[in-house]
Amino acid sequence: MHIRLQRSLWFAAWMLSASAAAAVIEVNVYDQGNKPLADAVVVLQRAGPAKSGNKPKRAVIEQIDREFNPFVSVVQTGTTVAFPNRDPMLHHLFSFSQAKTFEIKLYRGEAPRDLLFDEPGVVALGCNIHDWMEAYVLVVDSPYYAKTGSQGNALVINLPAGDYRLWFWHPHQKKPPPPQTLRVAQSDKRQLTTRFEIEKRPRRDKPPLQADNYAG
Ligand SMILES: [Cu+2]
Repeated sequence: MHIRLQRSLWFAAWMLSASAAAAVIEVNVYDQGNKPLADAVVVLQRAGPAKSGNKPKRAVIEQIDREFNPFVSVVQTGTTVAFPNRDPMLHHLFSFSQAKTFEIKLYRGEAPRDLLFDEPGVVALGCNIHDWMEAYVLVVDSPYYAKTGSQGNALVINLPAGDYRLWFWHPHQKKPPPPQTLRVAQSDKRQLTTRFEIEKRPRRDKPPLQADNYAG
């Protein structure tokens, strides 16, 4: 009992010191009109391949109210993704993207299987029934990333000291901001600002719900 307590105290102290030493980077992202930009992804990539031995991760992309949620996901290579359909009607998922080509035919509730995303790249999701449904998975070879919320800021935490390439992505980008190289010191706390040029009206409107949307 005593040894176990000591060990857990030691672990807590180690966790504290580890998080104190790790750097934090906040990126504030705007569009060309200086409005905070949501769903922009910030990725910090160390030279060389990502460290292996990371725990496998799992992400969830729902279909709800005839939309995908979230609209943008960013996952590390090796992540499995579940695609539950929370709607009363059927959806029919597909992707033609090179990083992950697949189809999950007409279903409701849990999808028959989770899918493994093991190749870096952009995966654009669609639904065969509802052509306005749109979502993206950015698969990255790094555990250090964040996505902006409605305030346009993304926080990358637990960053070990080192040299990184910092790059940006948004599904509706006309032009992403140029990537940067960044030397991160221990306990660094940094704030950066960057700007995207994005498409003006990129999304299709969702039509009102009709009785026959429930068919099938
Ligand atoms: Cu659908």
